[in-house]
Amino acid sequence: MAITSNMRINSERLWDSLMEMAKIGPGVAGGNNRQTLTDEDAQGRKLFQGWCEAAGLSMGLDKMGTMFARREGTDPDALPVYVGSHLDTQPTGGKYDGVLGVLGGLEIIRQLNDMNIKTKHPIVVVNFTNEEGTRFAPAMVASGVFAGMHTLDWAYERTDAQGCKLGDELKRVGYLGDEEVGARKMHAFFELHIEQGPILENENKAIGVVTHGQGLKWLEVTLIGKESHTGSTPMPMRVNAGLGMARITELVNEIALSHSPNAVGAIGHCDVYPNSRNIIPGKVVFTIDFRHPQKSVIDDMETRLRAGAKSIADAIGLELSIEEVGGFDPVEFDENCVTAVRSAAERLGYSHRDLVSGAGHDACWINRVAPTSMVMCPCVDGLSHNEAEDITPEWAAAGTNVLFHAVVETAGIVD
Ligand code: HGY
Ligand code: MN
Ligand code: MN
Repeated sequence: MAITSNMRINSERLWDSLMEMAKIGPGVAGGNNRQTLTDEDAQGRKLFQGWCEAAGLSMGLDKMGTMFARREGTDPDALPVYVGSHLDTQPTGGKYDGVLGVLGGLEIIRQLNDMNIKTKHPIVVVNFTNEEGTRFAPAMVASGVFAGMHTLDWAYERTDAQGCKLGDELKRVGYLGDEEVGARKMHAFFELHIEQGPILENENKAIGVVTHGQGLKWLEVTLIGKESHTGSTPMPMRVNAGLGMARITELVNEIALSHSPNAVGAIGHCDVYPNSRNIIPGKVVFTIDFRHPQKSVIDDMETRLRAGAKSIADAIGLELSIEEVGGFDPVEFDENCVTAVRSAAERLGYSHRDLVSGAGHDACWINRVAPTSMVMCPCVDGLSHNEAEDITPEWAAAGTNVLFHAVVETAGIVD
């Protein structure tokens, strides 16, 4: 039996599940604050697990807390097709970033059950721990351990702003599993995600066929100056760490613009010490986020940043240290998996275009250990990592239908 264009998911059920999940860890402006390994994340995981068990799936949990929900295939020895993303959110996140990919995977299972369709390969829905990298840097840490990019011990030592360690929090919320991370072998991995950019909406395309993911580099900068009175310290005597951060912020912007149109650069996190209105900052710690589709350009941006930051620090008399706290090279997704996504969009009659992912995703790491590709749907005004993040039920359904066809075609329908 071949998959046909009239085979589609239940879009109302998908939308209801998205809205139900959105009630957990509500933000203050209509989005979500369900940061990784918080009590809210644990509640979201519990809801997801209950749904999976109700759909007849068997649950697995690895030592990074990544959740696996398995639907058996007719060939138990065949490697499973994995599908999923992440349920953790930014502190002022939206309802769909990551969540659409996990619940879209679950909807595929529910629809296969409804249609009583069997597949040769098992299908496993995945919720990766700590994709966002906000509470615990870096981003995509669990999929990074799964792909062998980080060790488990290093990941357990990641510490949040309150001094909590990732490994301890896994225990505290009850999601420290016993499976070895990365022991599971995959036939393929597919991730559905909102675009988090404006291209699909601007071009009125329903589907992004993701061929590549741009590379990323996170550099944490520490500047040490001298705390002193903002009123009585003469300007020439100041060693102002805040001034250094301001000048380096401008430098980051200049470097990114020098590689227009594809390079991006910004500083999203900064801590100022002692952060008092009438004390000149003696210390600042901030993180630079550089991204580009080519590794050589990312390397050039880092080189120029390091040189420029040193000149800025020397001119003010600041101590400077720069540490890489996250990064991955640009990604080229698997050709067969990309073709499965593209032919699914064509079969279903959806407008589509090839796309390079601007954001990082778990798929970017999993692509190193299994054939992988992504499906993207538009989001309103390209906005994400903002509580106003929004999509339409039609976009969610189109993305999940394409995911459905790509996953089931790869898993092989058995008559
Ligand atoms: O940073 C990223 O690109 C992802 O949203 N964690
Ligand atoms: Mn995401
Ligand atoms: Mn995100």
